Amino acid sequence: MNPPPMRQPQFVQLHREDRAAVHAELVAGLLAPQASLAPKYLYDPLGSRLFDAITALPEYYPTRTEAALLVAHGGAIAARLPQGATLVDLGAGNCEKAARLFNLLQPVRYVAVDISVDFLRTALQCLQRQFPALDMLGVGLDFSSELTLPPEAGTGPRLLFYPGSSIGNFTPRQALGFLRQVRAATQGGGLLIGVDLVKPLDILEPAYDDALGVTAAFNKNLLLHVNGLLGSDFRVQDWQHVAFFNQAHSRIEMHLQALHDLVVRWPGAERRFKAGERIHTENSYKYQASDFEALLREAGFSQTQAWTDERGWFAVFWAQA
Ligand code: AVJ
Repeated sequence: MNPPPMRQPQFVQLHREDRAAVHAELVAGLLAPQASLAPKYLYDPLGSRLFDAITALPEYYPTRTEAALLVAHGGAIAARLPQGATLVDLGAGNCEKAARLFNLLQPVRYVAVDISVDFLRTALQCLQRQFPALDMLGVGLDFSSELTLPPEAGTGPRLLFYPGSSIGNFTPRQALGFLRQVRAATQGGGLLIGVDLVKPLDILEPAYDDALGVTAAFNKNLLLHVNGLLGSDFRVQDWQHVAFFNQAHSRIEMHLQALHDLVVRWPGAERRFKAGERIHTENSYKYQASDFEALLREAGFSQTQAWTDERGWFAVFWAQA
């Protein structure tokens, strides 16, 4: 008997990073009175590896708490979710998290979405060998600006998977807009999403300012990435990593703070920074479970269910379209 033929993953690139747009966005952020750089620029090849290292830090609880929740409540989650749906993985990266759900959810198709299909090629080809019969599609799309899946993603109900509390990078208002687009994209399915919760400061802050300094390196590496994109002359040693919980906004903020007066130059312009002046690089919103549930309802989801760990640090929500 011959083994079943192995399928090949398909790939579609829907979005191209346009150099002029990237340049304009970076310059606008650097020249604003309160300078800022978007968190998506944290993830160049080195930044992605540093983020992987963060997920292994003792202080960084979200990744392992979420993974433990998905294992502990796997049976209950599977019972609540549609079987045989198309599993759509938002921000798939190495596809590891979603692959752990395949046996549980038995999807008919796996759609991995990330900003660039190039990140998805090796991961999907490797996964296809482990799951030869599963229909796989890689989509290159900046879903944070617009979430429209290609026709190749099929007409049946979709189970969108958005783990890791990446939703925390959006303001609650932006998150609402994003969740409405997610709901429309589910085609009657639903959303499985990981959300980080409000907790004591002495747990929250070290998660973003760890003793080894990995998060500091991750934040400062943004400057090296920007130098490559813009031709700027940021020097890592001129900047300090700052991370704190902003109670009023219920968010961790990350900044880079100038250690002394300095000038950053790039082709066409420059920006002066006074000692202590900051560049805002990331927000990571923390929710009360009840507030996030209300947000899902406001986005139009009909039913929700949450699973949380016994410390109440993290929640996995199922939201039925
Ligand atoms: C990938 C956005 C979920 O906010 O916890 C980790 C990014 N920044 N440490 C988070 C991050 C600093 C992470 N997210």
